[in-house]
Amino acid sequence: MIISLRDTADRLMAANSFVLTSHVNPDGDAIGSCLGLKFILESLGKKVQVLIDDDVPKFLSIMPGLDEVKKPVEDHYDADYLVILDACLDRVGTVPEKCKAPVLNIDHHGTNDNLADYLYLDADSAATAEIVYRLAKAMGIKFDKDSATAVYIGLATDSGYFKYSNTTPQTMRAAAELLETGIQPEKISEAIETKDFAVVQGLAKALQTVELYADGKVAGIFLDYELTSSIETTEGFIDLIRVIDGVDISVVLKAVEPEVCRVSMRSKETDVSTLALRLGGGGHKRAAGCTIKLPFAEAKNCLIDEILKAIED
Ligand SMILES: [Mn+2]
Repeated sequence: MIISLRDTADRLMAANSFVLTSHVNPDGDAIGSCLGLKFILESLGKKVQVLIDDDVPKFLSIMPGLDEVKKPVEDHYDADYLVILDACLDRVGTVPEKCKAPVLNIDHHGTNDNLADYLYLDADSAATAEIVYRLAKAMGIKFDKDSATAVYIGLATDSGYFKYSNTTPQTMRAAAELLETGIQPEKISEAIETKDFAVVQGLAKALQTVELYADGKVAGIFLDYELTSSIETTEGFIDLIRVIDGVDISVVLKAVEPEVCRVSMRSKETDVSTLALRLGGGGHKRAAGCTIKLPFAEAKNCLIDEILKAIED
């Protein structure tokens, strides 16, 4: 059932205990919106657990309260609501099996399947963290440094530090107010963008795989299982090929298992969310992803076929 922001805020204020979760392969918005909402609800005296069915990436180590993000190791978790942020039900691993509470879903992905008991969806928000910011306002909560940092990281990472097309005046106003708490944006971006030497060496290897398609409108990094295994993270790699002159769609495909490939896509014009949906994934018009359960070479061909079809449309 689709609900309003006001209804979402009222439900959060009326309940007492929450399990918050987000998608596997968590990013800055997934963790930032969970921890931001956790701090906000705790300031109202509520009981909040954050469960993520995956490892939290190292680049988010500056996030306050990170040691309170747990994996769902127990069989059963009690709460008044299971709040799913920045994802729909099928992307959060085993958490819904272990927490049978009514599902309150807060998301900004236009491809959300609307299967939750309650859904607040705003596809015009740059980040789910931007919705968390508005929920805090609706609940009359003031930000402190911890909640501001968590929400700011969600905003900044999902908007490419306020440079993608999802950045709106509302996004900038939210960021401005968060900075009033005294958090330092340069410290946050330095911490998030710092890479181990080994990762930069991995980047060098990844950039050697760059290929162009469709008269240079498509650029891709393609990492087979062996290469993927030798690179700790590919976070941020896609940004380095989307700058190539003439490129509309940029992709990173990596074989995370011998027959499982993970794909991230960015675009300047083509709607990559419908393209990702066709491949069983989802996302936004300008940033989307999917998982293709095929060996590397077949997954690569399948992806390129779909991209070329989308470019022609
Ligand atoms: Mn997001």
